[in-house]
Amino acid sequence: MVYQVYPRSFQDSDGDGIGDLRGIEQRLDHLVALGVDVVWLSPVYRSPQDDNGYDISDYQDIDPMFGTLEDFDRLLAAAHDRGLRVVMDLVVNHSSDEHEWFLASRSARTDDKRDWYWWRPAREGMEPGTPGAEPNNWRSFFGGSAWEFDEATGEYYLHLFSRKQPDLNWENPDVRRAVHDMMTWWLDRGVDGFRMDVINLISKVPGLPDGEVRYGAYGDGSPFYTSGPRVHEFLQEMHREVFAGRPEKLLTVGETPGVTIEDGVLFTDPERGEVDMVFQFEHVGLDHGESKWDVKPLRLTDLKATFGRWQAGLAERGWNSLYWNNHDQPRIVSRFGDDGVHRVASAKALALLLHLHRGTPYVYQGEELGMTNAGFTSIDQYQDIESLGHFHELVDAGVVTPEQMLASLRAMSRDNARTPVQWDASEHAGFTTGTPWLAVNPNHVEINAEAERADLGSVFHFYRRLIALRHDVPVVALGDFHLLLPEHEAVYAFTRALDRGPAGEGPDGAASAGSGSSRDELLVLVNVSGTAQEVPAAVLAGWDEADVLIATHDDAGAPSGSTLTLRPWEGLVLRRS
Ligand code: TEU
Repeated sequence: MVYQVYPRSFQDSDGDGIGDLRGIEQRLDHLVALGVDVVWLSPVYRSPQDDNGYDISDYQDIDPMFGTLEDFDRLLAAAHDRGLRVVMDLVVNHSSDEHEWFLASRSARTDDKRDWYWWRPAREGMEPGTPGAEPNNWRSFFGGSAWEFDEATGEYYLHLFSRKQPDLNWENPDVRRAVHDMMTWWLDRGVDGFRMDVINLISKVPGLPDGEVRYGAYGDGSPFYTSGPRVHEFLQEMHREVFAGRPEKLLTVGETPGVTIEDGVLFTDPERGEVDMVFQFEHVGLDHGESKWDVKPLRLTDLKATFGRWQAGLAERGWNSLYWNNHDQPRIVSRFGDDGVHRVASAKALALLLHLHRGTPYVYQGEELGMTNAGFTSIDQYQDIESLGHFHELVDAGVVTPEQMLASLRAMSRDNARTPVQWDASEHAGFTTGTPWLAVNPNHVEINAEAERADLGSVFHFYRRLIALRHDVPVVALGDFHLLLPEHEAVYAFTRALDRGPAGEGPDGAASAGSGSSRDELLVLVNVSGTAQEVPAAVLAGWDEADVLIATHDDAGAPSGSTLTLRPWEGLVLRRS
C-alpha cells in the first residue's frame, strides 16, 4: 500500500509553521508501525508555492521551505533503511511561470523556448487583452479564464490551472526530452517511482476549440485536453526513455481526472508500457452536481456501480488504484461517513470497504486516524488557491451568495485535507512549535496519533490490521471481485475468490494451507448507514460456517441460521475455503 505525505502539513522540524523533510524523517516510525510499503511525497521541489508546490520553478532542487537536497538524500536513506520506498510527485503538465524555461519562453516571440509553452494570439478580430479576447473560452480549474495575456509580447499563454502554472507544450520533442532527463536524474538519485500529476492532460486537441458553457462565463475545455490524441504515445515514449531496462522495482501512478475505463485499461495494461495504475475520479464525483461546489448526497448504489465497473473493467488487463482521500479531496469520514457519534465506526467501515477491493490502496496522511474536515466558517481561514479562486469567481459574479459558497467550501474545499496532522493533544497537535500555516483542527485533543497508538480499538489499529491482511492473505491482494446487492441502498456487499495451488506454490510465493488445490473465498459486508440493517438471506447462503477475518466491531460473529443484522456502520469480512 502507498501512504501519501503532504509535506507542508505533515511535521515541522524548525518551528516556521510549515512541515519539512526533517520533520518527515522524524515521523517515519509511524509509517512503519502502520505497515506502509511506499511513501508518495507531494511536491517538495523549488516553487513559489502559488499552488502549494504544484507550481515548480526548479525540478532538480528542493524548496528551502522544505530543506535541502542533502536533507532529501538523508530522508531517502532513512526510508530505505526501514524498508520504505519513496515515490516523488511529478508535475509536468505545467511548470511555474518562474521556471527558467518559461522566463525564456515569455522573453520574446523569437526565443528558442517560445514553443515550449502554448502561446496564442487574441481571438480573431478582438483587441488583445480586452474581455472576451482570449484565444478560446476555457475555464481554468481554479476559476476564471485559462489564458493569461502577456503585455510584453502581445500574446496569451495557456494555463489549465493558475496563471502561475503555464502548460508545457508536449508537442515539442525538446520538452519531452528535458522531462525524461529530469526523471532519470531523480531515479539515479534513488527514488522509487513517480505519481504523475494530471498526466492525462498533457496532450491537447490541436486547434484548441471552444468548450460548452454550462455555468458562469467560461466553457468546459475538458473534452479537448482529457486523455488527448497523443497521450498514450507520450507515455509509451516516457516508459521507453526513462523506465525500460532499469533493474530496480519502480512504481508509477498517473493522476487522470476524467479518465474512462477504456482509457484506464490502455494506460495500465502492462503489455503497453505506460504506467502501473491510474487514479480515476468517478467515485469522488458522485456527490457533485454541475460543479464540485454544487454538493449533493451520495447514493450508495452509485458508488457500487462505479467501483463495480472499474473492478470488472480492469479485471483482465490493467490494475486499479483504490483511494478515498488525497490532498485535494475532503476527508472521507466527514464526506461519506459520519464524523459525529459514529466517527470511529464509520471511518473503519469505509476503510474496510475500500481496502477489500482489488487494487493498490492509498492512504492519505491522517486518514488512518479518522481525521475530519476542517470546519472553517470564514473565508479568511482558507488558503487554497482553488477555494479562493472559485469564491471570487462565483460570489463576485452573483452566481451564488457568500453563505452558499462557504457551505460548499465547508464540504468540498481542498483545505479540508490540508490541516496539519494531529500527532498529539498538545497545542498545535505536535505538528509545530510555531504558528501552523493552516489552522490545526481543535478536535486534535481527542483525535490524534498518540492516543490512537495506545488504543487497540482505534481507527489507526484498524488500518494497521487491514494493511497486514493485504500483505498476509493472498485473496485480499489478488482474488477476483464479484459485486452483490447492486440495488441495496445501505449494505455494500461483494465476494473475492482465489484458487490456490498446492502448498508452497501460492501466488507471490505465499504458502497456502493444506495440500492439494483449494479455493479461498471472502464475503465482505458493510453497513454504510447509521441504522441497523438486516443482510438479505440469499447473500448469506453457505457462509454460516465461515470465520470472521476482520470486523469493525470486536464482538462481530458469523451469521447464525442465515440471518445477520449489521449494527450502524458495522462491517465484516467472512472467509471460507
Ligand atoms: O490535481 C488535479 C485535479 O484534477 C483536481 O483534483 C484539482 O485539484 C481540482 O481540485 C479539481 O477540482 C492535481 C493536484 O493534485 C492538485 O493539487 C494541483 O492543484 C493540480 O493538479 C495542478 O497541479
